[in-house]
Amino acid sequence: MLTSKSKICFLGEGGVGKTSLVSLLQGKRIDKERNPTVGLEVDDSILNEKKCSIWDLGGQERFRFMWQDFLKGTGLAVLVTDSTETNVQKTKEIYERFSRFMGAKIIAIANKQDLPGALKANTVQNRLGGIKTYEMSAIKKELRDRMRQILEYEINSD
Ligand SMILES: Nc1nc2c(ncn2[C@@H]2O[C@H](COP(=O)(O)OP(=O)(O)OP(=O)(O)O)[C@@H](O)[C@H]2O)c(=O)[nH]1
Ligand SMILES: [Mg+2]
Repeated sequence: MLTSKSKICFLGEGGVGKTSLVSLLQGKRIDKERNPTVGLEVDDSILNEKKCSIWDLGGQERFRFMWQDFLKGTGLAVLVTDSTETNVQKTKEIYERFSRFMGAKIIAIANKQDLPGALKANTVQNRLGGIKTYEMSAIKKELRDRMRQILEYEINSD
């Protein structure tokens, strides 16, 4: 049986790199093509030697009516943004709309750090009203361990 702590939900705008981050974590090939998630993808992963269920939510507006249901029982919500001013603003709106369904433990990932002009984690964190924010670049295979460490640390801490 999975406990609610073992359900991790990735959510955020379309195209910010949620599926790419999950692929990085899982050691799967990362699609260079834009391949939007339709609805939802769920995958198992072993974190802290425990089975976790990773929920990767399709970010396009047309799928968001389902998010409230998808988020039920989430142990850790991972709000993904790309690291541009415009996207962070949209991400903040997502947070305001869905935070009450996201559970007690919420972190943010400022993805696409490899792109020029990427906002730093502390800037993104301030813009998002203080949600703990980590920098990431899903296309960099060498960051796989870092991605794992972030999740393992966060599912352990209260
Ligand atoms: N430069 C760069 N591109 C990235 C990064 N992460 C993802 N991408 C690219 O961004 C595009 C969208 O990535 P996805 O992982 O499909 O985005 P998503 O958030 O799952 O999108 P939806 O499923 O529509 O919600 C793809 O072309 C990826 O290759 C990154 O860290 N840096
Ligand atoms: Mg996706």
